Amino acid sequence: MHTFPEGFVWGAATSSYQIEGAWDEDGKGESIWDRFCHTSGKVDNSDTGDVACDHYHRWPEDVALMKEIGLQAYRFSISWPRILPQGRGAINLAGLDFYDRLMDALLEAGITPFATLYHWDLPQTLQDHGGWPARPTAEAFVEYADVVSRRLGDRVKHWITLNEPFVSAFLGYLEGSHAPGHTDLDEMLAAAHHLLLAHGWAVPVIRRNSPQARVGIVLNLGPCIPASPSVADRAAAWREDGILNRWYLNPLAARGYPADIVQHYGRPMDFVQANDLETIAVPLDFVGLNYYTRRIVRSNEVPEAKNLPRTVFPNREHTAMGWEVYPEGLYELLGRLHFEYRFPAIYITENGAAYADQVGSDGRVDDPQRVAYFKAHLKQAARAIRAGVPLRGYFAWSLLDNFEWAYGYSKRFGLIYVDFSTQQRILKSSAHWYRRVIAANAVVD
Ligand code: IFM
Repeated sequence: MHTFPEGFVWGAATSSYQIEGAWDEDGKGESIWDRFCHTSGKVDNSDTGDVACDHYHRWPEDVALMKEIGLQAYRFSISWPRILPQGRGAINLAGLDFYDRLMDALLEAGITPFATLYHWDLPQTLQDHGGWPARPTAEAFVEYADVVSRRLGDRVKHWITLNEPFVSAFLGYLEGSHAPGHTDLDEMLAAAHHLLLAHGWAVPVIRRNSPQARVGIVLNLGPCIPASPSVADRAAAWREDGILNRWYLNPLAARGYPADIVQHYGRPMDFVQANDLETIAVPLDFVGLNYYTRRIVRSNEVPEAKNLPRTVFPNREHTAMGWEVYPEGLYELLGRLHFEYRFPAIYITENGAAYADQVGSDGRVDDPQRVAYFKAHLKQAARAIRAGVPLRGYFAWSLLDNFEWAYGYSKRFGLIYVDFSTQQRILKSSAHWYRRVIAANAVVD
């Protein structure tokens, strides 16, 4: 039995583009994900978030389902183009009204809202003016943060500026697998910097508008493990750690960009202006960790490793994303965030697994692998708390099966199964199991 401290927060998470649908309703502007999905060849099966889980219309039912699971908190994101269709300037009141109603319903149901301001759906107009590689996008974000926190700040007391800036910058501007689909190293570096700058500028604005609010940022982190003990593989793993983890952790923790990775990229970094690094290092109330798996890293040049084993790891289970199930990585990262980076509080803002769930002949969806995944990770979370990590809560990814970005609807992460042709929702066995965990504030072996 792994018992959690009193007051530990149990929740589930979603994001606007992945569940809302209503992509052009009630005055909403186009986002980069609308544009990306409407461009052929970008997303598997040509899926789009046009309808997604139709949460924009079905939110009362979804809040009722959250209540049925016993969720104490709900992490969701706000769609920037629903609020400011052109990115800045004219406000779409209907968009604000939507979140306003949702907040009231959550609070009425006894569920604490955790609002994320940016989970990748940038207004297309801002992309047309340069997107995240352009500094004015960071200024526009502050305007947006101001508008939203002024309207919701009396009820939302937990704010997250950005979700996974690594993914926005790296997949969106270097790898090209996410919107806006660019492949340019300089754009990626400038985008990453302006995302962090936008975060740093927005934090005091949110605090001003939302007294007693706790403000943080969410990072996707992963342990980067060398595939062999060779010097080359170890160096490659440390470099990967710099690209994925330290590039974001270090500036947020007032350590600036990691020098080894600045050298590795070998680019001018002339977008960094005076005081930017101080802005980015604004003290946070918490950091959110999104954890799924680790990375095993091999160097391309390993002559000295000829006689060393090339893989030191046994075969392990993988999820439908092809991601290795490695619960110990959660313990390692939680320890690192606390003992190495000294963040004052930590939430696990996402953790979960995709599996090929199916509705059985009895109408039930049985997902024992997901239960095992959650269980193993929660045990590591409890272990980290025992070791002294100030872990305050856990959000399962995801509340609902939803639009999994470039994979479309082919990957199911939900506690709740969604039939995308009828929009019928079915609580999976993992949701029933999670309800028992929440009620007991403990995971039973
Ligand atoms: O679905 C995503 C989410 O939007 C961000 N974190 C990872 C999840 C699974 O890929």
